[in-house]
Amino acid sequence: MSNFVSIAIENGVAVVTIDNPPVNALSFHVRKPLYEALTALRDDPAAKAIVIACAGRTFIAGADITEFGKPVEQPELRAIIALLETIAKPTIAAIHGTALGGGLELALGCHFRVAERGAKLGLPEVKLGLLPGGGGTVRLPRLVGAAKALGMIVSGTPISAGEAKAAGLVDAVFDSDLLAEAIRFASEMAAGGGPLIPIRDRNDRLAETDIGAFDRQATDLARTARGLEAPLSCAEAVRNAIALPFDEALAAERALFIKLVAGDQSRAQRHLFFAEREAAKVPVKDLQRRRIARIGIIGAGTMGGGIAMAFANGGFPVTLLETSEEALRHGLATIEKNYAVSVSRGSLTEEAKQQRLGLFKGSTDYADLADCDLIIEAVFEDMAVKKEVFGRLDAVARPGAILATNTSYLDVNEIAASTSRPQDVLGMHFFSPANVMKLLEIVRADKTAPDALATVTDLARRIGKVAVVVGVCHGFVGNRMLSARGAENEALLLEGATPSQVDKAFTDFGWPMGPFQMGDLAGLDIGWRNRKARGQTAVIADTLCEQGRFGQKTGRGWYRYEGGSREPVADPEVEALIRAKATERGIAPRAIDAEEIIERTLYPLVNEGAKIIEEGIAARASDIDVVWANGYGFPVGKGGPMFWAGLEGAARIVERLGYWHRQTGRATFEPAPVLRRFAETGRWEAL
Ligand code: 3H9
Repeated sequence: MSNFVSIAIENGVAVVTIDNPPVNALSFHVRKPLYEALTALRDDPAAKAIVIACAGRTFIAGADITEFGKPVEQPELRAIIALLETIAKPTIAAIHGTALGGGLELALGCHFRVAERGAKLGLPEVKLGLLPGGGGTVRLPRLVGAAKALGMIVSGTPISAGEAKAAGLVDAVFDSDLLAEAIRFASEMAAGGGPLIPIRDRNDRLAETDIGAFDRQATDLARTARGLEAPLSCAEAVRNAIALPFDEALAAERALFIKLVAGDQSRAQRHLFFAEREAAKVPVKDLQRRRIARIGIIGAGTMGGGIAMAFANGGFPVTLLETSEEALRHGLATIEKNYAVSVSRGSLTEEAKQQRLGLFKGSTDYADLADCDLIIEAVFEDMAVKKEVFGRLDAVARPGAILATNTSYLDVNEIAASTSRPQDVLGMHFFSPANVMKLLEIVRADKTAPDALATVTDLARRIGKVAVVVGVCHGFVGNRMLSARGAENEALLLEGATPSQVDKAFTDFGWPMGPFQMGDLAGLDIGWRNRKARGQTAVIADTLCEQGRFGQKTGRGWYRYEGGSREPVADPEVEALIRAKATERGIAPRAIDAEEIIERTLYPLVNEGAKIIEEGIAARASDIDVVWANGYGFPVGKGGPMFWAGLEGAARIVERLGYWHRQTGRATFEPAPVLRRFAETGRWEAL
């Protein structure tokens, strides 16, 4: 009946098939024919039951996100679900792939849901700064109970078909032939003639709710929301589902949805959703990818081990190379221990652990890397050492193998030049712990071949990383901007701020922690060693390190950590040290407020991002946002530094940077031409 929705009636069962590639989103061009199809089938005596199924790789993955922010075209999803609930014959959603957001809400409008074993079901709207707006917050608790529904809606994490069956969300799970099984199921339901009760009228599970426990669960979740409105609205909506009659709760959910969808936080999170997908695209079309079967990793330390785990988790066999048997044993033992922790936490089965460990082959001989298709170096951050490693790799790697360095700062062109095959060399900058952190900066050197770059970009996706291609410069995108963000930290302290005050300004902004807490967590000795290597100093941090205050690991750093706790406690000794250093320099303390802290740390961050665009180190401003949201904890509700610059007002940023430039004369504050232009045009573009 339309290109997007078709009907077939067989043996009294009508199958409505939605076909809207790639993910069967509920765009207007789907909603209209779907509404018409369901209206026709409701009144068609030839249809004794109705199955809703999808063509392609997945069931409906949600509302069409590109339509948000535009006028809503009728029929809305809610009208389709309301229509479904008036149908007095069995309605069944046949779910394969993912039933997400509006897709699951549509399925909740059916009497029954059946799923393929591999299917996943969830309400991920919170990840877009939203709450389910098609009745999900009101219907899901009626099926699975309020506590389970709250957990699913606030986390946004989909559950497996098996878990959904156990929770009462699906009625049957099939190993194969989903459609045939769904039709059989539908015939049985039609023949059974049992009562067909729409979910809206099922209240038993709600009546079981322990309201005190629910409120405690909601309060705990709210505490971790870090300024995000959506998780709080999700909790409020589920609370309404318990406390209010169905239609009132539904109306309240709608009101919350409308407010969130128009807000900056959801705009920011939707921006990140599309930015992540855009960043992964390689502009050259029809590029043949290289075959990647086995991965080689040089260095079994924290970084190398984590990278090796990331690949083993993605199913790749890994050859792990170390300089000595002892280092190798230690590295492999750490990997085994990490997997054992996952097993003890229940996030990995013993069988999966054994299977992953079976993918590792240890070696101390470079010749064993000869059968690897991608070899990643994760050795000490020192140019001479790296060049030596690449020289040896050049001698053993097979022709066409991709050679990658995990350097965080060093010049990938120089490393590539130490081989006879610079076209095969690039950077793969993983973030620690590499088996957990999603971000991967892929560094394109001057001579990197486009197919090598495209191969690694695809591979990143296969191991669940969010990849961003960046150019060569000191620190690439993330660490280069991090230096710009941190340049004023000590100056702020010398002028009168305290570490806790600076950190609070950051957490109030939405960061998971501030720069001083972060330093203590990472270990202050790391920065100290880097500074010494580059002949740089930091007045206060260097003194702390000289006193053996390396942060959490020594119980003292910018803060004190008492009795092995990770909770930072302000330390009067550090504050006295800061005042003493200020006095030595003749700086009188003054009151510094949160606004100044943000201006002097985050405005230079944006300014450095503008320079990165100017120099072509990042292809798009949104790539920078992806780096910061996935690798550095930039609050997702603000969309990343470059998106946030628009929210904050670029003209204001330029004006305040100019002010601080005049005050301090420091180059980090000199507004970049690209930033000035953004302030005029509202578009980030290289000049
Ligand atoms: C919602 O439902 C609100 C309702 O409660 C209330 C309504 C009133 N819309 O990720 P992929 C595009 S909110 C539009 O690379 P995968 C995506 O941009 C929604 N486009 O594939 C990409 O385009 P391109 C709740 C969408 O296999 C292409 O599809 N649902 C949508 O790795 C392929 O995507 C969600 O939040 C969409 N809903 O992963 C689910 N989804 O090729 C969001 C995808 O041009 N989607 N696209 O770059 C996902 O999580 C993943 O896409 C999914 C597939 C897991 C489905």
